Amino acid sequence: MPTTFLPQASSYAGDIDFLIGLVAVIVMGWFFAAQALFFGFIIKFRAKPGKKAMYIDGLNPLHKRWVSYPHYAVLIFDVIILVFALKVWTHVKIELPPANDTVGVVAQRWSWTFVHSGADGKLDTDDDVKTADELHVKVGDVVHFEGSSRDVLHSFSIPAFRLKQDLIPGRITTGWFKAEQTGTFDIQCVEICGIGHGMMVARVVVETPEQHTAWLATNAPAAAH
Ligand SMILES: [Cu+2]
Repeated sequence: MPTTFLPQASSYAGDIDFLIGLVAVIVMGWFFAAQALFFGFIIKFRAKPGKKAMYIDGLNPLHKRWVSYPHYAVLIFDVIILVFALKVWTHVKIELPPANDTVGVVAQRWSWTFVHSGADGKLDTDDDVKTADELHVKVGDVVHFEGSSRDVLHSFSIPAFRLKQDLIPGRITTGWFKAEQTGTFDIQCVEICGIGHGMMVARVVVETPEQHTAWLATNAPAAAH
């Protein structure tokens, strides 16, 4: 695996990094092959005294293969990338593993509101805990998020989880993640949404079950005690 600067803090972070690494390796391979051929030919066919330049019109089928064979090879590599990409896409975006917890993610210009389900594990009940710009989840939990926007297009991104999901006004977008490292990680809006877009930051705090229960208890609404 290629070295990453960000921790791989979710269950699928490694899959996303693998895809990026795969594309990088293939593109790098092609780059070096093309450069080697290019400079090889420059040296091999350089001007020599008494040797006339040859005019190649490209109509000879043997010459055409210099175009068609690399073309087929590129297509084969495209299919390889596609197969791996679809596999990862299906796992991250299509499959929805059973939830241990559900959170609400509400974007608006230019802040985030998070709704935690509280002790009952259900949203839209009296013990919901709402926070601004700080999301709390339990390590190892499959967390479903129900994302929405109050105004314009936003995008919910947690780089350390390799998670990115557009949030569309008038629609609830459901997704999931499973945090596998405790700690505090950045959340950033990654859809240009106005003058305050760059400041539309928040953080996710991944806690041990004990820490999470304690946090919920201290922040639960008075009525739910
Ligand atoms: Cu935004």
